[in-house]
Amino acid sequence: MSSSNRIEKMKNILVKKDVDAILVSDEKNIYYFTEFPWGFRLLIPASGESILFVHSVNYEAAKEIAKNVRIDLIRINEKADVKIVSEISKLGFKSLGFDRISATEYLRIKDSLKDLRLEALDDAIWSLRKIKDEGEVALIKRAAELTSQGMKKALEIVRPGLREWEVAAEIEYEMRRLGSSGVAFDTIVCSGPESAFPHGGLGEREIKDGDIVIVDVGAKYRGYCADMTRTLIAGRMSEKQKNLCEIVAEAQRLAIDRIRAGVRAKEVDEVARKYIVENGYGEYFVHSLGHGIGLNVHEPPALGPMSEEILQTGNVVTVEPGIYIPRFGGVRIEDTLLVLEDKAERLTDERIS
Ligand SMILES: [Mn+2]
Repeated sequence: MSSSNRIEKMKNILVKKDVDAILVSDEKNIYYFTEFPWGFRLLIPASGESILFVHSVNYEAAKEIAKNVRIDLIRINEKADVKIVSEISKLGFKSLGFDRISATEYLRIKDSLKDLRLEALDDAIWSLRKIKDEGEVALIKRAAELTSQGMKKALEIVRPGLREWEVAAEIEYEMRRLGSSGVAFDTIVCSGPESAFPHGGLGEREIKDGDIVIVDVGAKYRGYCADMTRTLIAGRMSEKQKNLCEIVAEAQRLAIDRIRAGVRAKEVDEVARKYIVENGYGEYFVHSLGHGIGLNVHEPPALGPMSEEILQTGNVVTVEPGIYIPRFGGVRIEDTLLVLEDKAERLTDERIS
């Protein structure tokens, strides 16, 4: 599987929807189709050659790296939007799809090309992106391995007396040292009462004996993200802390057991949520169970009560139940998983706990 297949699939969608071309603006979408990270705009017609517009600063790199496209240089003394509009007009399209675009640019195109029918096709691109091909799965697996290594480091070093930022620094250094191209999001290390904030506190607190510590980490590899959370106790563990950890771990296990192609995403959320509700902590599970992950840390399909998605083979999702008790602390356990025909394959390392 390769990015040229992705362009072919996009063309099939254009034909099916009777749209002449799509102008892709989102950098990650452009990367998805061309494997080039700094494209400015990508024009994919329903038939014929795709055009990647790049600025001078990225021209040489594009010639070397970009796949499946003809490269069109936007010179320093040229206006990008004028050039793109004239290209669209020259090709004689009657209709044009978009992914995401600024209101200003949208209106400019609408005004310059009055007869052009405009269509929002963001969802069409997501319908492709949410099913990962073999190449993408390999990159996410690598990101997940690096993430697990970072987490392993965290579990080794967390102890009373360390600042949260020191733990975050060691995790990120470890992942980088092993080949990660960066972090998928700012590493979360939050301890004590602040662990009750799902997105963390300021990250400056000194870890104290008996603290809950939530560590939420994601490495990035060639643009692809992974996501993993573990909750540990610095020093002695109280009965209540132990009980919360067990409930969350069981909720995660039940949800993961439910995952396979054909299952409703909201049903997976429901399995975990029901278990947490039965144990009396329903009101403290304040977010969705999980999210799709790929070039974006958060992308479709969502695993939440409102999700309309049905899981498909090739989806990559997180499962991350949590319980957050204000002024006491929180517990969250998260892994990144690949949806298969009859089960979920864990990509982050479950042995690290
Ligand atoms: Mn997550």
